[in-house]
Amino acid sequence: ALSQTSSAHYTKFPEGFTFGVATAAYQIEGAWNVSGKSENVWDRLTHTRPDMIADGTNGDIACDSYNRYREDVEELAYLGVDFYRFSLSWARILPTGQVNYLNPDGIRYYNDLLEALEAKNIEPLVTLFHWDLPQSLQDLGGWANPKMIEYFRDYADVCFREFGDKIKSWITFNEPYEICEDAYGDEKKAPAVNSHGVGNYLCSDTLLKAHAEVYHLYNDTYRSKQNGKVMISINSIWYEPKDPENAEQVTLAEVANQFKFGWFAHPIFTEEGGYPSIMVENVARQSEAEGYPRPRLEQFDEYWIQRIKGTSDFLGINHYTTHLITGAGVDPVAKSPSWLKDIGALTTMEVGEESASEWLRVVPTGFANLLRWCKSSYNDPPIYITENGVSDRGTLQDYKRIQYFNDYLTEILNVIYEDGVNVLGYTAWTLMDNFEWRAGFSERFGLYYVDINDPALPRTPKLSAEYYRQLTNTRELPQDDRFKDPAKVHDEF
Ligand code: PNW
Repeated sequence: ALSQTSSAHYTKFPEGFTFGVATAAYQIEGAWNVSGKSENVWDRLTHTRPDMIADGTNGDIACDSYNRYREDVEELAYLGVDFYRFSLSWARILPTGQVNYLNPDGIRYYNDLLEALEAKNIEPLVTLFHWDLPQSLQDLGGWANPKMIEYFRDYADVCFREFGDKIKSWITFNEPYEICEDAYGDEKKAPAVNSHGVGNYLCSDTLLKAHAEVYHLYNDTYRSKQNGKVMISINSIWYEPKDPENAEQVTLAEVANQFKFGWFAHPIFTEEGGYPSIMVENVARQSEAEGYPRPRLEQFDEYWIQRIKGTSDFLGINHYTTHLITGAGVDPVAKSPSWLKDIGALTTMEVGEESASEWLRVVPTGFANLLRWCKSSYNDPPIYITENGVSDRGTLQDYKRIQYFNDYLTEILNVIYEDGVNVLGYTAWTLMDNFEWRAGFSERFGLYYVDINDPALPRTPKLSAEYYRQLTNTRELPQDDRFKDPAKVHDEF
């Protein structure tokens, strides 16, 4: 069976390793219809289908960071982070979705935030797209529409031009898997298109091309003046064989990792480029058996293979959890056709400790295995961990979160020192409890507790905030007893 933590050998982070925390615009800003911002797909979903949000909440106000960003920056300074990862709201900057009109108030808001960060010496790491597409572009098909390649490039051009003097680190897309599979292939995220097995692959085609165009735009037009970096953040649920001795499970775990992480990493980070061959083959075989006239996933042509290859200065990894592969087959809940059916493997979440999120189990060793796999699969890329964290129901004495950070950070140290994996920085998800998408405020990932029943939305540091502050101060894993659960009995998740 899988052992879930490695024994700790190392506590000190290498010289130059950086620490940050992350948020996303829709999850914290609020002010959904203020000062010219237009409706986006999350406004639309939460307003028309509140039944699809666990606690019926929405991001209309969220943490009100549109008005309270100065408090956010104070908290960041208290935590002592090197950088703050946040995202820009496309609908706030470009209310029509297009560049015919720049909303001055949207530009002002981000300039104010950037100035406040600069005053505290906190580097911005900025995501262009964290899921909140202007509804007007969704009405045209969103990421299933190839026109989005141009629209995204236009939007990025505005952002580079307006903010590029202050922002030196950019992320094009947050978690393309969640965008394409959860939002287009399913209804787990807005706009909940649920075009399983078809829309998900149309989305990836557009998204990867749009990413590449924005990278080239920066490279060709801005890099020499602005001297920044551009990357993409890919999420992995890491898959492992339930029984490491079982050859079929081992093979299928690799297939699943290629479908999940490789779907977006292989086209950008391999020498060969294009989608992973196992994925192209599986989908082609399934499509034929299902009577489709052509494969639902089309491999890129040679032009696009070359155009997409190498378009990320770092590999950004968002990582939370590991699931297990138990054998070949099609999950009885898998839709037909679908990404899940295309994989052809059965999975289980019966591993590690539970969290407040159904999909999230605590499996630190899986993180180390993912990082080693990335080193060998993608030619030893420089890596930033752009999200990592765990949910609970909201307690100030969050020993389980501290344990999670400690154990996952320990695995990072192990792979840096034992395997030479080139991890350069770490980002905790998230600064403060915020609108956790379809879970609303029922699952909390924050270092700060946010009381959403108080109109002042007070933020209170959890014990994990003190832990993180000590970490950024000392560059070492905190060993103090005050961070260890005195009772050894944890709060209920
Ligand atoms: C990420 N998974 O989403 C997002 O980038 C954040 O906006 C979000 O709040 C955070 O993680 C916590 O959920 C994920 O199933 C959604 O592995 C699903 C998974 C991972 C990350």
